[in-house]
Amino acid sequence: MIETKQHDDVLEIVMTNPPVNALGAGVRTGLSEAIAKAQANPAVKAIVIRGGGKMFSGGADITEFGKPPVGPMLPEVVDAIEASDKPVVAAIHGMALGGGLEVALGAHYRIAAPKAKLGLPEVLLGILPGAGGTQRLPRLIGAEAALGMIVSGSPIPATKAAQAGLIDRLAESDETLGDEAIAFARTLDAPRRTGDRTVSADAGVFEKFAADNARKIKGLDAPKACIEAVKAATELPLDQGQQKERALFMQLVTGEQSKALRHVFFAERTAAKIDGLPRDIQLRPIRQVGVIGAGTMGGGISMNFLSAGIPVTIVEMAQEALDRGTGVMRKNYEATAAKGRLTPEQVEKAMSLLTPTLDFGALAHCDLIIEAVYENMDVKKEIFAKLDGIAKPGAMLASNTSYLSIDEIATATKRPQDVLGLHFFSPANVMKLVEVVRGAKTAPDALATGMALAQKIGKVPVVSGVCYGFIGNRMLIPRQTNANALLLEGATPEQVDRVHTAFGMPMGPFQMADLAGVDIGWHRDPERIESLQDALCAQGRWGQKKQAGFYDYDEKRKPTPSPVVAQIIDDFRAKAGITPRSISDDEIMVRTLYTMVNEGADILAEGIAQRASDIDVVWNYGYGWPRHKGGPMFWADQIGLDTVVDGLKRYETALGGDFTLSPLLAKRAAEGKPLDR
Ligand code: TC6
Repeated sequence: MIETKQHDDVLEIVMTNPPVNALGAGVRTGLSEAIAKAQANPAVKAIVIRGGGKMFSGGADITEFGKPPVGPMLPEVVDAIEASDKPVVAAIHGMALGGGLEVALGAHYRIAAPKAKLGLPEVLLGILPGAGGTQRLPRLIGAEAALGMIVSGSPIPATKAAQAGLIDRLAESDETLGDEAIAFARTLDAPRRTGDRTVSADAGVFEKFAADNARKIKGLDAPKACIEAVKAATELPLDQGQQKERALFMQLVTGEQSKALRHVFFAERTAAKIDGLPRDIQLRPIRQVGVIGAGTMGGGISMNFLSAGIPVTIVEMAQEALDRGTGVMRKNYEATAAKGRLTPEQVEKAMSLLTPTLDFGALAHCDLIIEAVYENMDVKKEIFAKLDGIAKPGAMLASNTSYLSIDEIATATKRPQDVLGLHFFSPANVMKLVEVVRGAKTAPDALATGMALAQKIGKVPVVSGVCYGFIGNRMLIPRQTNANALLLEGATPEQVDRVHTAFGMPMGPFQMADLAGVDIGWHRDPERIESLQDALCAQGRWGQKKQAGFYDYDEKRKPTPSPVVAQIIDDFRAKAGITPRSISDDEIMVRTLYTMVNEGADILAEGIAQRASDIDVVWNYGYGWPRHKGGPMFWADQIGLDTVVDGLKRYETALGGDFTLSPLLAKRAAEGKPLDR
């Protein structure tokens, strides 16, 4: 794990622990031994530390958190590096993240390759840089700049790091970094310890930073602790500051939020793995993509490929719809450019890869064709039958359906092995989740290609089996059914939504309905009123787009409770002979969140999801489940499955005859075992 090489009077220490040179116990031991040996060796005048393979280091080994500590601990190792009597240079290529950057901060000088990135992303795992990072970074780049890096967790490029004073030199290239670092080390004759420096800041800086970031850090423990630790760097000598940092770190790492965030980190990576498929399966080359439908979904889906440099042929039925769709795509790109996140050249480059056409035949050369028309089985089957006659052999045929059976769609073709679902979430150019739906006959290489391609365009893919609504939308069904029933029984939309937003969801069921469109799936007959949704739609209350849905909206889309909706609900209650009762937050929680867990357990039992953590990933990336609560399955395991079962039993009558307790949930609760294992 640690190799040393002597280059005349310079000792090079190389950390190698693929794939990311995580600083596990082996690396820490090797590193501290190498530093100690170098002190005792008169032939060593200076030391260079670098990473083997593709990066310097991705940081502490996250799998060690939550387990009994194995010494030497990282803060000790970093302190030993800084204490070296011989000058130490960190030579950074690829990435220096978290503990990796802290090792580099312990070094006396830093040189980085031009493409390197440096960051302290610990906050995203619910912890803080606990190996001196909160104390040394401010001493190097100032308290304000350090706060920005530590609290956002975002890495910065080497060029910016050089400007900020985080690195001393930029190397010519990755290739020359090693030699340049050794030559640099040879010019140094004494250590230069960051810990000897001081840093000051107005007390106001910290309050202002917290206030400016209040919305982003609301409810989160780690960012607050980061601010406190950086403040300590401006008030205390290094060793005392580090004690403070250590205490805060220990609190965070043993807390619920960090546990949940670490779960999400690994869940996301595990989701990319498909059970039963060889890892080295041959993928199908996807060089040209076809998209059918230039509506909101088709346009958003296309943008993902265009942004990744993959040409897209987009097909519509009428010129007007085609022009409108491509116009919206251009407008979206230009809006991103206006925010400075794309250059005008990048916008033109992306749009130049788009071929809009009314000719279905133009899809013949595509390696993947994604159908994104409205939800109607007959229409989809007709399209797939047509595609069967047009697409080249081996082309993948995907549907973006949110609910319908991929198996049934596949029957319209003579090549069901090439058919799969690629369910993007709206807005498809923004939302990270893609449910990759595996039909009964989907070929393994088609599935693996769908997963890899989704990752290539920056998405987080999760495999789902075929069922109505797949993983995410299927779990929404009991939530929405209960949310609607709660309104009739006495709750208000505001009350139900508040329980969800207080929990940490970006919005509640009714705010979501208004955003998505209350009219989705509506039968469009204003005379036929069988549900609250029918009543709202009949009065033109289709959601945010009409400034009226479950809420009233002003021009800025700010919602206020609607007296009209209150009246509609009252009328409904009267008609159904329901006397409203007072509904507790506990009941809302159980009926709209525990029922989702129950559905998730069924999804797991049926093998629709490969594992509980995949369901969590769906909810994190598709529906804004608060990451610091892990995901519905993780959360259920944390609060206890018996608590969930007890809650569901408590409201069994209200849940109605359609509700059944998931046998898997009941079994695991009785055994005291979790859903995620
Ligand atoms: C810290 O440093 C605290 C310090 C204070 C201590 C007192 N540990 O993401 P990929 C695994 S906290 C263990 O697909 P990429 C990952 O699970 C840490 N394992 O690769 C996956 O395993 P699998 C602060 C890790 O090239 C494999 O490596 N650092 C770690 O797309 C490949 O990962 C961070 O938060 C780790 N630190 O991206 C950085 N990192 O193959 C976390 C990765 O079995 N890491 N693995 O599934 C990353 O952001 C990215 O991995 C990356 C590389 C940008 C380094």
